[in-house]
Amino acid sequence: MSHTIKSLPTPTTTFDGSPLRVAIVHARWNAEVIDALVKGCVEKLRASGVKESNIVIQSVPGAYELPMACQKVIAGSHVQAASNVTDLLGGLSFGGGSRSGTPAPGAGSVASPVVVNMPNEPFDAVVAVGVLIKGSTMHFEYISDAVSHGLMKVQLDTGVPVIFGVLTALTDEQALERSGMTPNGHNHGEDWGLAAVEMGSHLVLER
Ligand code: DLZ
Repeated sequence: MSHTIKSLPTPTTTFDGSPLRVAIVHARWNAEVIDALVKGCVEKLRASGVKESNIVIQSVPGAYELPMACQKVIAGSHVQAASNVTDLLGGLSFGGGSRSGTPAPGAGSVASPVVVNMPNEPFDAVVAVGVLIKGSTMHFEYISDAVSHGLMKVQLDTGVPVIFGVLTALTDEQALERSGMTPNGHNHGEDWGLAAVEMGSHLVLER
């Protein structure tokens, strides 16, 4: 990748994620790239101090479903059993479980984030992760537009920050580069994790 001025500067303030509860809602389309982005996001959440038990992961079929799913997650509804997240994330071993800390059968290691049955505790931030790759029709434009407006509406309507973790790539290569899967690429999922902690911290201070 050639030099670019386009990046998120290293923050001057460090935000403490330890009191935060964060949901990641991800699409399953373009799973390889999604996998890398979700991993990058989780790594930064962990590094910022967000507790394993307070990271909740849910999945939906495609990016078009993200706004509705985020709205439901914020409202405390269960979106989808995340057994397939285990497959997506391989070594990270996410799985179904309860907030009590006892993973459900089939859940991943207890050291991993646990997918919960949505207790009534509020989320401080939600990260919506999707990967749209342009094809030969107008599909890409319509979905990109609908999803970006939908996610903005959800955060303004609910007051809960919804981080825009949707890649709108013109090519496969762009998607791979922006998920850190090329030698000089950068994993934008990491930035989204940091953005969730920063925005969530503001929300916690307001409560
Ligand atoms: C149908 C479709 C296509 C063609 N491409 C993508 C994509 O690149 N990324 C993505 O997340 N989803 C895609 N989808 C699925 C739609 O988002 C949605 O799941 C279906 O249209 C059903 O509403």
